Amino acid sequence: MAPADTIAAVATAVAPGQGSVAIVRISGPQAEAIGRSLFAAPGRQEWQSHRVLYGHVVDPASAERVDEALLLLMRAPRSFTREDVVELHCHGGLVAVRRVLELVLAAGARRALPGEFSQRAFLNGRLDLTRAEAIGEMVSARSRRAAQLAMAGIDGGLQRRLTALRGRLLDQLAELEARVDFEEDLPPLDGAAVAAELAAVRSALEQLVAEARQGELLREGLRVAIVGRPNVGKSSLLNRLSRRERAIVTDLPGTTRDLLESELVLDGVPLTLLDTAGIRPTSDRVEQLGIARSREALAAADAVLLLFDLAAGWTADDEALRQQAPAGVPLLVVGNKADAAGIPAGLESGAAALPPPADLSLSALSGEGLAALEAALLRCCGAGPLEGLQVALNQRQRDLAALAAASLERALAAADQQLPWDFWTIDLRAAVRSLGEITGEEVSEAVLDRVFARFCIGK
Ligand SMILES: Nc1nc2c(ncn2[C@@H]2O[C@H](COP(=O)(O)OP(=O)(O)OP(=O)(O)O)[C@@H](O)[C@H]2O)c(=O)[nH]1
Ligand SMILES: [Mg+2]
Repeated sequence: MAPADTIAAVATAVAPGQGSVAIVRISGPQAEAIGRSLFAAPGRQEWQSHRVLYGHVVDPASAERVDEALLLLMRAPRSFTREDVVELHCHGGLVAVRRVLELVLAAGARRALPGEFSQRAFLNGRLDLTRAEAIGEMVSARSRRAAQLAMAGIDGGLQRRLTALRGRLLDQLAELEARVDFEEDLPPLDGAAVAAELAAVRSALEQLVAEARQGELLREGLRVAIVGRPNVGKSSLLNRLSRRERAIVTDLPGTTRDLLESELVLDGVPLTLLDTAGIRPTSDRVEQLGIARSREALAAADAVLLLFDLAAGWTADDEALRQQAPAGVPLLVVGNKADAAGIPAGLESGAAALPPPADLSLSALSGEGLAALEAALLRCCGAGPLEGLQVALNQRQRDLAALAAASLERALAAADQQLPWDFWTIDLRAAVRSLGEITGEEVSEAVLDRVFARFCIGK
């Protein structure tokens, strides 16, 4: 690896008029020298590692004071990147902190790429790839549960599990490879025991792959489209679920003309609700455009909530919409206006008063049946038993775990057919490699670049 240069970035969110503190982070061999060239610390403050200095960032060209700041020096290897790190804690906002960064860059640092600090931490052995990814996930967590999951990853929960599984495979691989080379000199190998161990690891991996969906829900959240005929109460329901008057509600069909998003967290799962224009044939040009967007939202949603009016009953138009719901996407059919129809709210499918395709009844007006709807929504999206979830693979990790499980499947087929040991080892080695790619023990630079490019700058 080439010797590292010195990188710098604003590590905090940059927004005008916001954030009381902004941090410029510098990492690399020149970090301290750059800090010293720009920072004037009055009195007899000493440049000691892990001590905070008080002073001013000064433009060396003009001697102008740019900002009042604190400087934190963390010398290698006791820093996040294991390199020399200097952090300048400036006043928040936009202008001064940008100038501070410009001065740091002018003094010889290079602008950091997204995730480059974390990438250095990884390359310098400070953390494995699953921990590094968990840091990125912590930053983008939108709910408490997602943050807890990220924290478990930062603590190494995932790394320990995967390393243990990989270790078990490596043990078997060593035995097998020894037999390939020195069969005569070694005690006979119990093929059935090896196969049993491979099968056990495979099912542990399959379990992780199956649980990944829940983790994905927590991290990414779900886009739930509320669709239905005009006037059935879609906007009223959006307002109810988001606990605020987000959308305009009137008794005129065709009120909503455009997609409207509302973000909420349901039982720890972040959701983006989409209120859509009621779908009906119309000659109104604006409404037509809105309806086209409704259809796009319907096609792209992770889950669809089809709302109909219980007072009007289940109509042919409702049925036509149900037919248009994309296949394979969870669909919840909800009867609204239970109060006006004289039907109890909170009924579940099968109840005599509910028209057959309906999953439940509700009154968006009174809020009755809302809790049942929320529970049903989480259930139908597969966000069921989240409590027990300790760790969860992200998409990249899940694909690799699935790949490893498939390799083990092939190794087990070789075992089944009692093929010679070297037929087992090919696929076993592939499985070990896939798991190593998750933790970063065996990973190409291109993959690393892709992983860290998803991080924000300054992380
Ligand atoms: N009685 C009763 N009226 C409701 C209920 N939910 C909504 N409404 C009324 O139904 C009318 C239409 O509500 P909206 O939420 O605007 O309906 P929408 O589906 O968004 O309509 P479009 O935007 O036109 O597609 C309003 O007058 C609401 O007050 C309910 O549960 N019970
Ligand atoms: Mg509406």
